Amino acid sequence: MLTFHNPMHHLHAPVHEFFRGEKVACFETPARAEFVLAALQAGGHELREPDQDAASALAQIHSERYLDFLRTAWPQWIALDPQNEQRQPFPSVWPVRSLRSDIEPENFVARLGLYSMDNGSPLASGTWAAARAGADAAASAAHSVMAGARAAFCLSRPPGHHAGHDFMGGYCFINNAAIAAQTMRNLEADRVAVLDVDYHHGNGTQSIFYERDDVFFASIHGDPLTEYPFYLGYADETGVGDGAGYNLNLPLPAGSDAAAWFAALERACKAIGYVHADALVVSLGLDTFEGDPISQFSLTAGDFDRLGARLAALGLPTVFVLEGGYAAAELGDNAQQVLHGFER
Ligand code: Q9C
Ligand code: ZN
Repeated sequence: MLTFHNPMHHLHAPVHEFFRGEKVACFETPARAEFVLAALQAGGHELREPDQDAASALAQIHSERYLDFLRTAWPQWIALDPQNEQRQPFPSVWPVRSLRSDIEPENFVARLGLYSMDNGSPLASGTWAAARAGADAAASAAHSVMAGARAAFCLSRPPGHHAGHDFMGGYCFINNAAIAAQTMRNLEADRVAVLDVDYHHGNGTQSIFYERDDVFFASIHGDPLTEYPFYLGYADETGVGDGAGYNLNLPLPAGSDAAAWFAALERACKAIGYVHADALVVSLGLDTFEGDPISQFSLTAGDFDRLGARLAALGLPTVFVLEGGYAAAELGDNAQQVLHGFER
């Protein structure tokens, strides 16, 4: 499959994150993309660097002040103390409920909290460069499909589906799937369906399109009662205003088996048919894999092939966007299984 890979991804390389109160090595690593790139190279897929600028879609999807913050965050962090070059900034305070989020405090860590949903998305020196190039990769995949390619794969990291209009979270900074969907809309697709198969609910993508009927969002994920992102992803979230009826959440209990997962996939695929989508973006999280270290579904390599085949049967121009998946050594094979299933 035609694949646009992000040549800057390695510039985003934070060292640690917090897990159960402990500092642990990051799960979302450069090695993830390298494993996928190597597998696709060996599999004979056509690999290209981004050839489109995502600037216009970027301004439609994210707020100007959030993008300004992301672009300048690292220099601001270093300006506080040159020693910060060796440290990762983490938010420590958030504007919940009765607090104000309409103003930007001057304090850097307070602004980091304003623009973050969690303390699990460490910034590094090259985060902006990597994430911004990822947006170009997503726009490039969308362009190629709108120009007639049957499908394209955006092989990028950091992932994107937890990032909202004006916030980062869940290892995500720029919402690549939203960039792809918006790019397809801008290129005259009347309605785009975004199907999110990552283990975690794609709260960022849902919230970006929640009031729109031109982008249908469907997601299969671990039940947020027990799984990240906890505060969104429930079945009663069906869209509002123009978007009423254009959001479908299919939460499954942690530990659900492949039979339950494919039953949910069938419902999502039926819904994509009902809304008359003319293009598809797949938020391809592979953390539904049985060997994933932070997730609790149990899909196998064979199941990923089956997923690809089912998506191909929708018959829509399709952009795949890599999201999560933390069994890094198996990530290349698992990604390739989906693409093979699709192309079979
Ligand atoms: N420190 C994606 O899959 N917290 N993001 C996990 C381990 C958040 C996952 C706890 C998981 C976010 C794109
Ligand atoms: Zn995930």
